[in-house]
Amino acid sequence: MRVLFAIFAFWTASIAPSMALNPNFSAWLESFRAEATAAGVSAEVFDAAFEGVSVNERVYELNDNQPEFSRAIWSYLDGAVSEARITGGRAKMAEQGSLLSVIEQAYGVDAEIIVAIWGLESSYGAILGNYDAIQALATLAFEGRRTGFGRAQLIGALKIIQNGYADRDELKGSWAGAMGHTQFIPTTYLSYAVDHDGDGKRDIWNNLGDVFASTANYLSISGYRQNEAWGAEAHLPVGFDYALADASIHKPLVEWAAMGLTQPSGASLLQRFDPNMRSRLILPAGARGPAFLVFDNFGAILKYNRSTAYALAVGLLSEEVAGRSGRIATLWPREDKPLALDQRKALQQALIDRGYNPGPVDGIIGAGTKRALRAWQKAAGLPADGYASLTVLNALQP
Ligand SMILES: [Ca+2]
Repeated sequence: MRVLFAIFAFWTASIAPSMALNPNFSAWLESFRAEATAAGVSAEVFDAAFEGVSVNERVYELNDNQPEFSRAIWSYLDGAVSEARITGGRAKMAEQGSLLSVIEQAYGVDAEIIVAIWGLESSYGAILGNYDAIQALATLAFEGRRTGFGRAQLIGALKIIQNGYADRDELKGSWAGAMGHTQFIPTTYLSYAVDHDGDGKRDIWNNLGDVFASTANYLSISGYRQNEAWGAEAHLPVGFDYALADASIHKPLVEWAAMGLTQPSGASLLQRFDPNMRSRLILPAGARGPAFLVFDNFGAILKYNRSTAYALAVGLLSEEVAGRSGRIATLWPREDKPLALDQRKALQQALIDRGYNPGPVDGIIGAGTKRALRAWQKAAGLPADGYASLTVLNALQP
């Protein structure tokens, strides 16, 4: 029976992938319907929204290969802060200057940061994403490692429809359900989107005033402060303890300067920034790559997308868009190959086998994995930078 069913399922999937009905998905949809209606979504809105919706396998592939998490940071930044994106951003700053300056003043968010996010999220509106948000989110909610995210965003999307903010068919976006010029996920839309032009709609798909104001509002509520920098590249002194590059270690800038950190040119950081600026140190490619001191505005950008590579791209692109230099002085270790998902999992498992606690074996190199890695590096007499490289994986595996 089981074999026959599997053959049948394979046959239907290969004949007409988009029409294949997954019985597990139907059962899941039934239980999710109860969850959504309990959360206040009407049965009518739910049933109309899900008419003809099936799983989109492509979403799973993309979910496992998010460029800001799976590519080497230098390769991600090459694309994110490309000449074309810099030129495009400068043109948009000029073209939308008056609208941007009204919004900058209203929300206290620097125009170049809004433009940099716009550039990264949709190439200044050129690529809004054409995935059906309900289908994409239902796919994530059904199975995989982001079911909780998918369910919450799906209920958010249904509420957008139910409240009349957008029609069912207008909910288009990325494979992960992020929508409009600056790619808001549904719950972000519900909490932070703004109707700037006062036409009664919070139109993040077509109205640039609504787009910029919504983005600025989100950043402002996330703690962004105008005229404070996002961060800067720093030069580390010889013999520096790399373990200080830890997400939990914040110090006033003056303390980092006292430890010997400078601008890449050797000039004092205090010439450029307020000595009291709360800062933490990041080494996105470990001890062999560039170091950055990042401030609270960097944290606000991370609320937009929890990827260091992304926040760094926003910061560097914003400098260029504003006519300053976003060039990094220190070279990236470009010969390093980034670890694939199974290698990242193997690294986490190897740490567990050696008695360290990196958290779940999920292939995501987060704060827990970095901390465990640093503890092992320290014990092994290696630079404790917490950077997951092939060299480290080979050293960890017996
Ligand atoms: Ca509007």
